[in-house]
Amino acid sequence: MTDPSSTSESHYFASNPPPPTLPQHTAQANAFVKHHHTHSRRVVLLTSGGTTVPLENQTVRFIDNFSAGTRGATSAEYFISQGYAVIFLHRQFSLLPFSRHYSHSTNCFLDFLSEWGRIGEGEDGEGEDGGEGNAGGAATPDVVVKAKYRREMLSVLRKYRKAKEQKLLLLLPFTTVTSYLFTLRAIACEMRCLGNEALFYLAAAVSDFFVPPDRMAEHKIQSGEVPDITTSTTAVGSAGGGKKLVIDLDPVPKFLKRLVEQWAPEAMIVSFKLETDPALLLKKCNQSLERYAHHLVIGNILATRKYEVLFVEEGSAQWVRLQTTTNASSSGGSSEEVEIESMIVPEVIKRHEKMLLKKAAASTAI
Ligand code: 9Z3
Repeated sequence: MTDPSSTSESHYFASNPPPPTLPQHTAQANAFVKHHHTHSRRVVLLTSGGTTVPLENQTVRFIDNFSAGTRGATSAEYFISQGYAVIFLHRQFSLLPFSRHYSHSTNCFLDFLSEWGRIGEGEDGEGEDGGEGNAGGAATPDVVVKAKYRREMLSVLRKYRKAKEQKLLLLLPFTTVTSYLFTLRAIACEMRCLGNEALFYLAAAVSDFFVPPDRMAEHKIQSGEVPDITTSTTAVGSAGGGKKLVIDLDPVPKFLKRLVEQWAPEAMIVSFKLETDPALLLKKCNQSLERYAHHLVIGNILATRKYEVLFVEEGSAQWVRLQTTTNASSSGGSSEEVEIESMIVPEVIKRHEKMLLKKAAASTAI
């Protein structure tokens, strides 16, 4: 009998246009995977940020999924520090590993800098050059990092350089849920050659609904015009005399099971589950575990996601928590703050290693 999820998957990929970037991203992933495979390095495909659901082909309006990309960008750094090569499939313009320390933050990146040689400015009470500059002023002043930020920036810079030199990070962007799914499938297939050395860490916030192409408006939906009856996303009259936008979305087929069964059958799959109601979290995580046969589901609540997560595996559920909620910020803070990803990633790696040992033992026993 045909598996209905397989039929809806085939229909989805046949009826939605692939992103124009797909061939290029697939080739990049192919070269990256080959390179690290020959160096016997483990590879993690890490997804990050929210997907969009466009309402028009020439998109002016779209529905978005919540995610700044903090979980993904932060986790990527910890995977790299543990020797993994990272394919970072992320929402375009969301946070990126390393640069996240200085982008999207409350400080503009220019606030981290000063002119070398100028005295008396800067918030740290020192000369902008930290007291080491040329008081006379150079003819053409240099731009330097303010003294109070130097230590932390040097540490980030060194990790970033090492990642670049060893080619440990591949950045691949997506925007829509469709481009996310096409790219995820293509990369997963490229990673098959890695067998169980491959890890999937699915932290992106993926929409469950979308507008199918046959019901998608081509142009910007006009509030003042009589709607085309064949479009699902239409403006209709409201009691107030204005127009209401009525949006009719189809469910996105459940791909996560396909990932395990067909796209990357030997890899370890870790997915995140986001809820807002704490009473539902464990139940929903268990449901995901059962429905998608992933190895680990990490549950988190929107409001507390930066300081506690729930690890759910077959037969067990365990909280991973930061010591205090005052350590909760994982962006824009000082290097002293503990990030929960520094606890999540080693726990995930521990499980990946256990799985590798188990498979190695099973194959030698044969
Ligand atoms: C997560 O649950 C992530 O941890 C967050 C991270 C999106 C909460 P931020 O980027 O937030 O640090 O601001 N990701 C998975 C969300 C999701 O859509 N999961 C699906 C679901 O819950 C399953 S793949 O149904």
